[in-house]
Amino acid sequence: MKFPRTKLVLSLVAALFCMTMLAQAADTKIGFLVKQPEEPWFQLEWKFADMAAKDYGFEVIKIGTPDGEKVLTAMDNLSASGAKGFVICTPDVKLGPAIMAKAKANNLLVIAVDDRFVGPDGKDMESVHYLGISARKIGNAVGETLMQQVKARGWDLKDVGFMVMTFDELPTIQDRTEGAIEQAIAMGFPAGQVYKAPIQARMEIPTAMDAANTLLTRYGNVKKWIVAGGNDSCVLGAVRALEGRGIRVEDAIAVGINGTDCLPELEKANPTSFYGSFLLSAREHGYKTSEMMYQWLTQGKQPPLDTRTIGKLITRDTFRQILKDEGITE
Ligand code: FCA
Repeated sequence: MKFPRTKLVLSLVAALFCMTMLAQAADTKIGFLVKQPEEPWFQLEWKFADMAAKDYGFEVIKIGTPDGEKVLTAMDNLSASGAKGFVICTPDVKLGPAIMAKAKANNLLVIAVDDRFVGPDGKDMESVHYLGISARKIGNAVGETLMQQVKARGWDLKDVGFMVMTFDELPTIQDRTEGAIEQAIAMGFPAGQVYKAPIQARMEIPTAMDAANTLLTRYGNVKKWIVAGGNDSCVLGAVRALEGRGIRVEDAIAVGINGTDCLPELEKANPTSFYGSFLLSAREHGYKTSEMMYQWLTQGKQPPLDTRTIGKLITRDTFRQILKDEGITE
């Protein structure tokens, strides 16, 4: 049978196109820099970035960058290895201008994930491509969940203190905690019983625990507590501090954000006062940002400047099924 000539030419062109795409994909290297590589949240972002790399055939270079110096060194190393772009959750949002200046000099494209860069004027750097959470809305949902639990348990509001684990250096965290406070107040929580516990330095369980202990020393006469915070670690620190003060499990309700760093807590045989958490979409943050960078580098397709993701409540009763549905566990 004679193979039509045009078909043959078309097949050859198609094969050539595929080979070029594959060669290009294999050559494409994308950096993924995170501020706290030990946090399960960031490990999951990396896991999903790896998945995108596998699907598209590019290479992800994962680097933990807990401070500014490490970020700048990592950028040099990325350039040296032939990478042309990277995704970053910066250790300090104020590094934004320095990162962008160096990226320009090194010919690297940038997508900021989770923590949005802040310019010298203290405002968000809106010209830098960003993917993050709808922080205020998720904060509102935390406040709503806490108040629903207070009502379900029939607590008298006059006995309750609202401990808010704050970290105002980071706008996304400030939006989350302010969102929780505004919603609780809108649902009737007395504004005078909201107490902020500012976390010093990094957001980690021990630093959060210290901040909560300082607050509990001051308000030792409060009988019942509700707790919100910027992420799971902040809230878990408060839960540990409450336990240390002898507050009974049934006298405190704590709700986190991330839904990833609290899993050992939800798996404990006996419930603690950590009621649940808002599970964020690590898939969107890890897979989507890498995919966006890949398409930007290889097809010139610029990602949207501002993409926001949502959260979903997980509790001891629901977390296993939801994590499975979200593709986080098998
Ligand atoms: C910030 C927090 C992380 C995570 C992320 C989406 O970077 O530090 O724990 O909540 O936003």
